[in-house]
Amino acid sequence: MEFTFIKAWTEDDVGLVQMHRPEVLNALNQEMFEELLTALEVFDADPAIRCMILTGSGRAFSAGADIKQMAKMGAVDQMRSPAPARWERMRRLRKPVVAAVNGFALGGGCELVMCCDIVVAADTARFGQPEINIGIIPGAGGTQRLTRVAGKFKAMELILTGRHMTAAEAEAMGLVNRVVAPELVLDEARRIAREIAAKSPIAVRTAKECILKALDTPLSVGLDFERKAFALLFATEDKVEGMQAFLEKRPPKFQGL
Ligand code: CO8
Repeated sequence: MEFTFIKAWTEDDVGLVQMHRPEVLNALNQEMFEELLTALEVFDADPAIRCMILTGSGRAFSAGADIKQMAKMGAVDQMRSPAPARWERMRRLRKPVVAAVNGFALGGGCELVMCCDIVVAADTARFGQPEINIGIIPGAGGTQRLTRVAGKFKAMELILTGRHMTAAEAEAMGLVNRVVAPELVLDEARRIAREIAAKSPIAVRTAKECILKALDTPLSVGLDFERKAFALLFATEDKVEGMQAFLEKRPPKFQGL
């Protein structure tokens, strides 16, 4: 795939997308956001790909929406903007996305991280929702997702002060799975992605769907949803293979069927 603002490539059954506007800390202009979604959707639709990695380049994962682009926009431009539909496309990716956060993840960059499913961060990475400093608020899920991850009081503090937090603080609050040295971020993301890629892709996709459902349903509805999804997996060949392999004391070979 050929792009201007991102790089995308595959490594066996893992698809990688790297935001590549390092001179502006990978600020999310509309064009880069469209490109990264296109690449992720191509991977999502490709049966040969089982997990994706999203990362940045240079000093940042992404320093958020492109302020140069936003400075020219009024409310009507925002209401007519394709951005909300793009965030919705991000939310609808069915395969897991591992975020490899190599540097700043601020504003829309932090919101992008929170759309991912597993987060590996460099110990030098910085997270935050600094929109308040430029007279706005998070507009791509920050007030909602950060509150669900961190709780009311941490979300209030981070969003109302706009301060940056370290990777260690983000890990302690549950926003990050693992903190590693900067040079190991991508390798650790690869290791996790490959581990997931070896599982039954249908079971992985179903588990992701159920976990995300937990965030926007009452428990009883989520439990019903999970029960039906669980039963449905008993119709797959991967279920037969997984259990047979266990009984025969050999590693399973999942086909995604
Ligand atoms: N937009 C545009 N350009 C940016 C952005 C940005 N968000 N962040 C950094 N840059 C540019 C700088 O202007 C600078 O360019 P130049 O060299 O031409 O002056 C270059 O990147 C390097 O940045 P700095 O010189 O500022 O580097 P520092 O190390 O001094 O500081 C910081 C790094 C702290 C990350 C600083 O750049 C900063 O505060 N950036 C802005 C962070 C921010 O406020 N992000 C939130 C933006 S609002 C938002 O994300 C709302 C999301 C809503 C939905 C999104 C829809 C797509």
